[in-house]
This record gives sequence, structure tokens and C-alpha cells, in this order.
Amino acid sequence: MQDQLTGIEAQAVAELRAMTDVRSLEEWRVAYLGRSGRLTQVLRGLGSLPIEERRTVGAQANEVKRRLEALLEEKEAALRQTELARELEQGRIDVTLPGRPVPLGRLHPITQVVREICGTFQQLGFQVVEGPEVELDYYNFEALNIPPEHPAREMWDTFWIDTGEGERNVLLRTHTSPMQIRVMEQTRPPVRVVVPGRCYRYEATDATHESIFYQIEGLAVDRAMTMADLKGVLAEFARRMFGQNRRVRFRCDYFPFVEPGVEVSIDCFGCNGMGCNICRDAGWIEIMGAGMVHPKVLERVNYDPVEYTGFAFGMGPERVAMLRYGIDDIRLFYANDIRFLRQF
Ligand code: FA5
Repeated sequence: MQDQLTGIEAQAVAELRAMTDVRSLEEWRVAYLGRSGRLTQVLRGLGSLPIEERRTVGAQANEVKRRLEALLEEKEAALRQTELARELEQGRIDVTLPGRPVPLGRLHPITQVVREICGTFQQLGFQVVEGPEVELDYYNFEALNIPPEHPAREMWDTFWIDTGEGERNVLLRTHTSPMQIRVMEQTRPPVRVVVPGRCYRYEATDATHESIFYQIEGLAVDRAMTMADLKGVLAEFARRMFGQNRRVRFRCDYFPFVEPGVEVSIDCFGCNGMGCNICRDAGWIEIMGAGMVHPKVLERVNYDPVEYTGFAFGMGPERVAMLRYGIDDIRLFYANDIRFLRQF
């Protein structure tokens, strides 16, 4: 039996030495030290031995068991160490490498310009309000002193909405001016608002025209407002937006809802008025339409035109952005070309 023990130990040690992974250690433990393992079986057979022999063989068997257990522990520690080293080597990361940049989104250039323009008017005491893009004929035209059949309607090619009632009554607003009426219906003077928003015109697109574009409307109504207020506010706006040394020009223009009406231009910042390709050699660049609110418009919202006067203006932020950044085609803003948009 003693020889048997020595044989088992020698074989167990040899097998253990040859092992290269932690998982097979468990099989080895079951085969030798488990409940029906070879060593355990020897220990179970001890009972059939004479008492003297039983003691020596028993002691030897326990000794073998202790050594095998110690060897197992050692081997397991060694294998785990090797595996850890291999994992560390394979999964090695260089913590000194620069991080991967997170792609940052940004605001569309027209959103940026709209916010800048509104921000400038806010500094001048104006409040920002918004209104519906789907409008009634009444607000888009009639209340603005443009009755049906008025020739001025031809200035605005319109998308009409079929309401199933046969009448042309609902439309996509062609300008932000209907908000002049809506704001005055809701409030009493003094009024100072700017209204950014989308507008729609049934037009063929070209380098300066889109069928969907933005406008920013402005309206100020108070006692004793004059053309001087209009000029002062708009000249100040132009200087804040385009540079302190800008000169501003007001020339007569026609819009049915203002009297008198003006077009507002600035001297070209590309050539300081000398003539260049930005201003098409004119030296001046038109930036908006404006005028004193027509008395008929004030009457329509029950403002007494003797007591109250005001001015209104409307501009296209795409136009402002094109001038500012030297862009020659408005369609670039809405082509969804990331290479273009990334530049702003
Ligand atoms: C108007 O729409 C008037 N409501 C402006 C106004 C308001 C005048 C208050 C007086 C008092 P107009 O049609 O000129 O005016 O348009 C104003 C601006 O909107 C233009 O100068 C231009 O910058 C922009 N705009 C007009 N049509 C288009 C278009 N198809 N594409 C891009 N921008 C446009």
C-alpha cells in the first residue's frame, strides 16, 4: 500500500507539473483528492489493515495528501499569475495617448444671425415674440391695408391652403408683418417687439430668393413717435451689426402698411462705398424695408392714430448673413452640405 501511495503521488505530481491552465486544475483535484479520488480511496482502505500498519500508512497517506494540496495551491497561484500577465499584455492601453475628440454640433448660421439681430434689438429695449406660420388672409394682407384685388398683392406670390371651403382664406405667411396686427390686438401701447420667423413665397428660387426663408419684423408704437425714432433706432442697429463707422441711407419705398415707407441701406463694408462686387458697384447695400405705421393699420386695431404713432421694419436674415460672410447664393444655407455649414 505504501508503494501504491508513492506511485499515486509521483503520477499526481507529474500531471500537475504539466498543466498549463487553471481550469484543468479542478479535474486534477477531483481525480486525486476528490471524494472518490484515488488518494481518498486509499485512505478508505486503511480500515482493512492491521492496526500497526494502519498507523504508518495512515500517516504517510495524510502526508501525501497535505503535499498534494500544497502543490495544488502553489500551481494555481502560479497559473493565475501567468494568466493575469497575459491579459495585461493583451489589453494594454496607452494612457498617454490624446483622447478621441467628441464631435461638437453647432447652431445653423441663420439661427446664429437671427439670434444676434434679435439680441441687438433686445439691447435697444425690444421684446422678442413669435407667431403662426400658417396665417389667415386677414392678417397677412387685409389688416395690413392690402384688400382683395389690391395690386400690391402681386408683390407676394402666396401658397394657399385648401380648407375645402372653396375660399382662399388660409395661407403660409409671406412675411412676418401679420404679427404687427396680432401684437397690437393683444396689447395697448407702448409696443416694442421684434418677430423672427419663417416665411413662404411661391417663387422660383435663385441666388437671392428661396421659397422658404426667414424674416425679422420690428414694431414700435408709442405717443409722439416720429421718423426720427425710426432713423435713430435703425441706424444704431446697423452700426452695432455692421460696424460703428457705417453710414446709413434712407430712401423712399412703397409698402401699403406704412406711410411714408423707406428702404434702408448701409454703405458697403466691402469697399466703404467705393464700389465692389459685394454691392455690385453701387456703394450701398439694402438691408431692410421700413416705415411709419399707416394710420389705417392703427385704426384697424383700435389705436387712435392721432394719439399714437409708430414705426415698423422687416429684414431678411439670410440677406444679412450673405453680406456679412460674403456668400453669393442663398441656397447654400439650406442645401444641408456639412462642408458649408462647418465654416460658421
Ligand atoms: C416685406 O416683406 C415687408 N413686410 C417688410 C416691411 C416690414 C416693410 C415692415 C415695412 C414695414 P419685402 O418683400 O421687401 O418686404 O421682404 C423683406 C425682406 O425679406 C427682403 O429684403 C429680403 O431680405 C427678404 N426676402 C423677401 N423675399 C425673399 C425670398 N424669396 N428669399 C429670401 N429672402 C427674401
